[in-house]
Amino acid sequence: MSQPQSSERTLILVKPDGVARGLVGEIIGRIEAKGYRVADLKMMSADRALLTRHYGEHEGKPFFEPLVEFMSSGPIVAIIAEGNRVIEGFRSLAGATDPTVAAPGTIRGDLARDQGTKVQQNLVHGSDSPESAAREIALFFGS
Ligand code: IDP
Ligand code: MG
Repeated sequence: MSQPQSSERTLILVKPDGVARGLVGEIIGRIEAKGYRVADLKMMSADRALLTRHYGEHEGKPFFEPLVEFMSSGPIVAIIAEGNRVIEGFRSLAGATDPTVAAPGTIRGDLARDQGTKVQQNLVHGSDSPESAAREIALFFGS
């Protein structure tokens, strides 16, 4: 028998649109149905300082200010999910950044659409690499 692969962790955020629309359960359900484990979870408000660190790579881009405004406009749910290749796997479950073109079957493709705002209200965030995951988990959970 092959050795079990070491597990991986990612940071997932249900954004304010997901919480406001009552989609927390649906989104967690998809994470769990895929076979990933919810290792930690909390509802919280993200302030500008935290979001500026979280989205540091986007500072200076035209959508940065609307993004910070949107992400601090209401409660979010922060989740640590765990499983083999969960970083790549959750990005795949989430779908493309632009919800209009995100494939049906994905969270964004099934449940979100263009709202005509300056920022894509696309329900979820997922870390994009092991480095981002470690950094973002530390930011949101301090571990
Ligand atoms: P990702 O969430 O799919 O990783 P990123 O490029 O990291 O996408 O962008 C972070 C977030 O900023 C997106 O999820 C979306 O909410 C918003 N965003 C990204 N690109 C644009 C854009 O071109 N217009 C408006 N909003 C954008
Ligand atoms: Mg990203």
